[in-house]
Amino acid sequence: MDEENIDTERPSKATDEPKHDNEIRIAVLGQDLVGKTALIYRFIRDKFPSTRETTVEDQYKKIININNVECELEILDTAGQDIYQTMLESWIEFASCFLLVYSVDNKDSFTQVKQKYEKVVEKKGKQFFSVVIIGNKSDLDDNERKVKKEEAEIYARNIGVDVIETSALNNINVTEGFLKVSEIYLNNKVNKNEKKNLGCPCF
Ligand SMILES: Nc1nc2c(ncn2[C@@H]2O[C@H](COP(=O)(O)OP(=O)(O)OP(=O)(O)O)[C@@H](O)[C@H]2O)c(=O)[nH]1
Ligand SMILES: [Mg+2]
Repeated sequence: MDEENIDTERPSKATDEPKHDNEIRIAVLGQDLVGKTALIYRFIRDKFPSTRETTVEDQYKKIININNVECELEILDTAGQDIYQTMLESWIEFASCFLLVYSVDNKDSFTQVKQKYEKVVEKKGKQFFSVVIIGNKSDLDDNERKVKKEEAEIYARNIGVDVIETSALNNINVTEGFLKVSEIYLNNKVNKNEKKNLGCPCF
């Protein structure tokens, strides 16, 4: 592994500052060891973590510009371990955007993405939410791969969401995943505001 690319510090935690006008809450969900924390760390610090800790729940902030609009991303890192899944409903409640992460070398983690998607749909009801499916560890050799890209694409197409293969290790498509899920959310918000300003009776 490239030594310069490793950082021992954790990303800074979110604080109790006033709410930003364009706050976008993203929950990163998925089985343990799929690389949720590594993806967040890569996105926020552009580094790959040198050590690994099992996550219970952590929250991070990042300000970014999406289509020339300043947005504050509130990113919720969640636990993948089964014993913490009692917290799943509160994570879903917290967020409007979801990155559902599996690891390309773990079929079971892909099954869990499907289950988590069902749970999000059930819990969110009629509220708007955006989802992007992330197939992490795309850097692994083909002989380690257990989930074909096409299989994930077919599932994603059927439910009408995007799927992106990423590597937190090699910094492939990580920012794209966070931006995509935020953009979908922001576009929906802008559309709603435009309809509101036009006096649409549904608002
Ligand atoms: N090859 C490869 N390994 C990765 C990648 N991302 C993470 N890993 C490794 O996968 C393991 C798990 O990474 P974590 O980020 O801790 O996984 P997690 O999903 O946050 O796990 P929990 O917090 O227990 O739910 C670590 O050993 C990472 O180094 C990647 O893109 N490629
Ligand atoms: Mg973690």
